[in-house]
Amino acid sequence: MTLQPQVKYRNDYLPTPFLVDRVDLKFDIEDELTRVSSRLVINRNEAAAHSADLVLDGSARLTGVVLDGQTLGPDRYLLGEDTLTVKDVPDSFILEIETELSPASNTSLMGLYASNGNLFTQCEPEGFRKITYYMDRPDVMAKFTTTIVADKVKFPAMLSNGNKVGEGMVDKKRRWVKWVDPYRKPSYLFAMVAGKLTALKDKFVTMSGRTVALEIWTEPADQDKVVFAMEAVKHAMKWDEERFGLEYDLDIYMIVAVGDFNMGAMENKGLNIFNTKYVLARQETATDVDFEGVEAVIAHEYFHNWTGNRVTCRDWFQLSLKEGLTVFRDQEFSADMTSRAVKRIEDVQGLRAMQFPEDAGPTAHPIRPDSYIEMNNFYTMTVYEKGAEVVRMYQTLLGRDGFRKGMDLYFKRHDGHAVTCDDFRAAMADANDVDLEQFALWYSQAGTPVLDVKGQYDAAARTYRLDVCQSCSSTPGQSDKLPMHIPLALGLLGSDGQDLPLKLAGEAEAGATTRVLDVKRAEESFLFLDVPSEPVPSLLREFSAPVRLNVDLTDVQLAFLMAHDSDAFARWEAGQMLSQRVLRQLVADHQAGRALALPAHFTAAFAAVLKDSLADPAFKALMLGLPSEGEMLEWFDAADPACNHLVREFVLKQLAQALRGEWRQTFELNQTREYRPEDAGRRTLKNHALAMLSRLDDAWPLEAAKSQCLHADNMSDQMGALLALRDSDAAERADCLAAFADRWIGDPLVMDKYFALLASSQIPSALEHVQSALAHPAFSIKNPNKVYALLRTFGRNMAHFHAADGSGYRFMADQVLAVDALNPSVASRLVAAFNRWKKVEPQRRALMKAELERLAAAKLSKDVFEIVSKNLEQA
Ligand code: B3K
Ligand code: ZN
Repeated sequence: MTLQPQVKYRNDYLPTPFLVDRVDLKFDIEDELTRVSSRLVINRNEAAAHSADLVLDGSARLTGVVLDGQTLGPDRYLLGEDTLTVKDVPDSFILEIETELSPASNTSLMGLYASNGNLFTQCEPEGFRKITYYMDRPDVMAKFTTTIVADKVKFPAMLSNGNKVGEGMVDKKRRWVKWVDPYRKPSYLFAMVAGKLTALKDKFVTMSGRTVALEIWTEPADQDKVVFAMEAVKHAMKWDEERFGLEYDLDIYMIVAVGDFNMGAMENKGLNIFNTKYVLARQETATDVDFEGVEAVIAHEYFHNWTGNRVTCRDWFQLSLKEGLTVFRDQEFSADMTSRAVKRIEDVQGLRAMQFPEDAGPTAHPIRPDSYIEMNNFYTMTVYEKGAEVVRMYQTLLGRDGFRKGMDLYFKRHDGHAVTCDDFRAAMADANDVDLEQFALWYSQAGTPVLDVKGQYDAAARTYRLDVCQSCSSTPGQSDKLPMHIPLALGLLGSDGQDLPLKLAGEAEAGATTRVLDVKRAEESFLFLDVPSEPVPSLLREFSAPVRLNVDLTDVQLAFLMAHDSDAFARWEAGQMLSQRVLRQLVADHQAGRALALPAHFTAAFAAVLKDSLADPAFKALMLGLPSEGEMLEWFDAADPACNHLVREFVLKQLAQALRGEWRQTFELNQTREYRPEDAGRRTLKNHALAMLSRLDDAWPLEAAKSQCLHADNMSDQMGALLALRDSDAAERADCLAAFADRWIGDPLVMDKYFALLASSQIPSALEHVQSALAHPAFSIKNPNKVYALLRTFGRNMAHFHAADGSGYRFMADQVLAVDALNPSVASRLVAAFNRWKKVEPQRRALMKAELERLAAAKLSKDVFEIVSKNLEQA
């Protein structure tokens, strides 16, 4: 990269000098070429500074510009690399623009592109400018119509936003269809699809009695895999009416599945476009986790219709306004559809594994960033998942009803507008008459806050004092952090394991057994009265804030919480703390050359969980899981991934051996005869037990896994078996993998699982297998799902990506370059594997840095450039 790409700053926001009232688009689709005509009704924006010229964003091949009926010569406009400036325009005018696109050669999958011969668009955040010239920013909201003209046989489906208002034949072969979207929207919500697709059709009657047509479009061969997605749509529609009073607003709601897609899905108005991964699901090809993913993403995109589309973002720095809120909404929906406790723990696991490292690394940013080079780089775990935690904290502070009041006011004030995160916070504050000034820091400060908590019991006074101290490490560009407003939910357990009613100093009576404390200062103390004996504190119940918690509890107290805490999250968390303590100690032992030995109390705690016959199996499986190797990397300043791996494997093997009988019993007791969706938890627990047993030197678990793999009637059990075999050097592994690939070669989504199994394996030859998979007939470097399955998974394979000889790093850097030449947004997600280079021990650190420097010297997209340069800036 010779030219330094331009940095955009949040504080530079200015309204546009012009606004667009109407956009009439026409797509004329031919074999190699698509011609796009756009007719814009433009008016001067009285609220903005005057400008004689109109500047539009765009990079498509321009074939014509007409202003108020007059074709403009090149003297009247200036075509830059990514702008079109029309000189000296009147106050109100009609601008007609013609462009020509070659969708088949668009490998970026942004703008208009082809996938398996069909055409799709992806516009968020800045793809519309690859289609035509426009003020391509979210605060320009216009009414759109779309006319599509194409061969009726090659493109029987012709879809766009809004309601279909007409269709007909242009000549014998070519058909036209016209769509009108009555709602104003920004260009990023535009969508057009044309292709050989068919639909499953259904309907939904809204709470006010309107009938909405529902359609899920796929390639014909996939129509047998959309029944579950259709049910999910209806559940989501109903849930949003009941929980938030929000109703769908068009006559038709369409979902289209496409196999080539950069992310999960896209909430285009009335026409959501989905990665097949989040639509297609039936028991033979999708795991229980896949089903949950489909339900969650379907809900997420549907919920965007209000949080994102009806009320949108003023500028891209406000992305969390729609994403954090919509993730929170989909999390709540999933909690209501499945198990609230399990869902919460899974979400926290994801946050810790992916967002905490991001927040501690070179690309750390607040949920509302201050600057970016490439907006696509900011669809991050921080904006989405930490953003959702921030929204959740409003609900924790205000209660469900208070939160709902805030939401109602937000829609009342801002429906049809493009607004900011501050507007959302103001609605929450005003609707509840509370002060949320300090809470604003959650939007501006990056980094994970740390809470250090100490408890002290005074037997004579019968009081319990909690001393809470908050801090936050510096992050790039932010060294001094201010104390935040942190809701700390807690309970106190009496010696019988029951919750004590809590009475804070100054209160007359004891009340609830869970309280939310407002932690606002750097150091704060809370005094509880009438505490009969020394309690065990249960802190951060339901994970009430996205913080790291340090608390001085003994191993015995942690085991007590694991057994008794009434809050499921806190029970699980106590187990995680205990595991962390053991793993850290063993890492220290190993590094000091001491022999490794697993403490007996740890095995006993696991045994107690395994023997608990009352617990929900899905929860039990979570209780039996250790923190991941990725998480372990974060615990040390000069982490040794090999040592972490060895220690974690040691613990797993010891637990497998010591509790061999219990694991076996768990495996047997949770067998399910025929497939029922509601047995998901039992399948998870059974397969967890199988994976543990396969660590033993016994032959039967491998045989059992092989038999399960070959005979299971559902994908969860096939994958469960393959995961149990994945790291084994026994013949069963190779046999089963080969049989699996043979059986599923024609199913791209299942082949993604196959590639992910190769890339996550711990066997010594894992990298070789990944390298040869690049040439597998089912692999394509142009397909994002394949790249994520094989290459991103490999980047998370702690043992092999971090191989001591640097082979993993070299391989990954080569792949980043190969992908970057085709699809910068996907490449940029791969290169993130290097983000923790400063965390690892010096030898690997040097190897990683050398690869980053090699990348920096190459010709890079601005996407990858931004990530690589942020990594090297911290050197
Ligand atoms: N809003 C889209 C994400 C677009 C990402 C562009 N790189 C999907 C979602 O969050 O629902
Ligand atoms: Zn979203």
